[in-house]
Amino acid sequence: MFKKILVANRGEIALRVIHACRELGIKTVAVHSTADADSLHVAYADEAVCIGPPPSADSYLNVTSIISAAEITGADAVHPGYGFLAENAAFAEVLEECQLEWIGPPPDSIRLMGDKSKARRTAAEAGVPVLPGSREPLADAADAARVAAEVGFPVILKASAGGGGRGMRIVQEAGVLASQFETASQEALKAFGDGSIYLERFLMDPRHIEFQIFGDKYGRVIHLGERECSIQRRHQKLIEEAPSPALTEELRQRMGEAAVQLAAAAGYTNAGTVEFLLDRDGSFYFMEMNTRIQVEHPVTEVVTGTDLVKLQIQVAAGERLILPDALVARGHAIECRINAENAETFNPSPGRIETFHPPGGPGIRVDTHVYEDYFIPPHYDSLIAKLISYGRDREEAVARMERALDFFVVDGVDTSIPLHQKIMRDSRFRAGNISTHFMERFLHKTPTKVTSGAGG
Ligand code: MV4
Repeated sequence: MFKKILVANRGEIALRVIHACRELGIKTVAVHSTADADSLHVAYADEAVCIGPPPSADSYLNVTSIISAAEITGADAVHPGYGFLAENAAFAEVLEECQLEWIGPPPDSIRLMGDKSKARRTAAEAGVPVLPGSREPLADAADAARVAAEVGFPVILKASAGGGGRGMRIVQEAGVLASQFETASQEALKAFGDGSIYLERFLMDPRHIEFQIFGDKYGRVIHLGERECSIQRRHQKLIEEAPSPALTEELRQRMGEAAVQLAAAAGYTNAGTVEFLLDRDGSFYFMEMNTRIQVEHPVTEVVTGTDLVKLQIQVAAGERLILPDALVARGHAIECRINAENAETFNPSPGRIETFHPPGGPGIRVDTHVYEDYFIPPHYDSLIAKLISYGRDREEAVARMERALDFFVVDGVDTSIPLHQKIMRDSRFRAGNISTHFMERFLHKTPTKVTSGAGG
C-alpha cells in the first residue's frame, strides 16, 4: 500500500481524499495556491506545499510544480480528485515516468473516452446502444447533410473534443444544418484546438442516467448502480439521486451490463462513470464516459455502503476488487449541490462566510471544506457544500433533505439553498417526474417578480 499520497486538488474533494487516506493509514500532502493558504485541506494534510498564485493555470494545473511537490515530500502516489488534472492523460503518463502512481484509469482509457466520437464508436463496437448518427467525425457540411437525412431531424452536433455539453448544437431542420456545422466546427477548433464534429439524432426529453463502474488491475469490472442526474442547469448538475426513480430492475440490469461491457472494452481500471440518455419509451443510449471520481459519488456510496475513494486508492495500489459484479442499492439518497451563488441570477457569490451551521442528524451527510469566517476565493468553482440525505425510500430521503435545507444556515454569501428548497416542494420533482428539461420548465413557471399593476 502507498505510504504517502499527494492530493492534487482543493476544496471538498481534497478533504474527502484526505479522509480516505487517514482511514487507510496513509500520509497526505496537500498542494495549494496562495489563495488557499487558509484552507482546511492544507490544515488537515500531514504536509502542504504552495504551488503557485491563485489562477488555476498557475497552480492546480501546474504539472511541474505538482510533480516537484511530490518529489520533495517523497509521496508515492497522486490523487487528482475531479476537475483540474483528473482527465489529463499526459499528466497521468508523466507521473508514471516519475515513478509516481496515478490514482486513476490508464492514460489510454482517458484519451479514448476524451475523444467523444471515438468513445461512441467504441461503445457501438462493444454492443452498447448508441443513437443513430455518424460513426466517424463528419468530413464536411455535405457529409453532415447525408447523415442527418439518414437519421432524421432534429439532430445534435457535438464536438469530439467537447463533452459535458460544451460545443453542442441542436439542429431542427435541414435548411440550417450546413451553417450550424461550420460554426460548430470553427468554435470547437477555437475552444479545443480540434474542430472535429459528430452527429446524432437528438432526443427531445431524455433523462440523464449514469452508472458508477469500477475496474481493478486484473481485468475485473463491476458496477455499483446508477445515479439520476437529470436536474441540471446549463450542463451543471444541481441534484443527483440514487437509485433513479425511472428504472425497473430489468432495465437497471441491462444498463449496468452495458456500462461494464464498455469499460471492459476500454481496458478500464479504477473509478469511472458511463452516462446514458434514457428515452421515455425505455430505450437507453450511451452518451459519454467520465474517467474520474465524480462530484456526485456520495449518493452511490450511501446506497451501496462503499467508500469509493478508498476503493480508488486500493485498486491503484494493486488490490483486487472483492465486491459482487453488480451492487444493489439499499434505500435512497439525494445530493443537493450547495453553491455560493445568487439564487435568481446564478452569479457566483464569493466572499466571507459569517455564519455556518451545517445540518446533521439521521440520514444526513455534509461534504464541505468551508467554515465560519472562511473566505470563498473568486478564482475557483462556487461549490461550498454537498448536502446528502438518505432514507429507507425516496419519500424519506426527500423529507430529510427538506429538513436539512431548512436547518442549513449560511450567512455572508448568497447560496443555492433557497432554490433547492423550492425544488423539493415541486410536485413533479416529488413524483420523480424529471428529465433534462426539468430546470427550464421549473424556472419558467417560478415567478421571481410580481408584475406591477397586475392587481392579484
Ligand atoms: C444529447 C441530448 C439529446 N440527444 N444527445 C448534454 C451534455 C452532454 N453530455 C450531452 N448532452 C446531451 N446530449 C442527444 N443525441 C441531450 C443532452 C442534454 C442536454 C441537451 C440540451 C440541453 C440540456 C441538456 C441536459 C442534459 C443532456
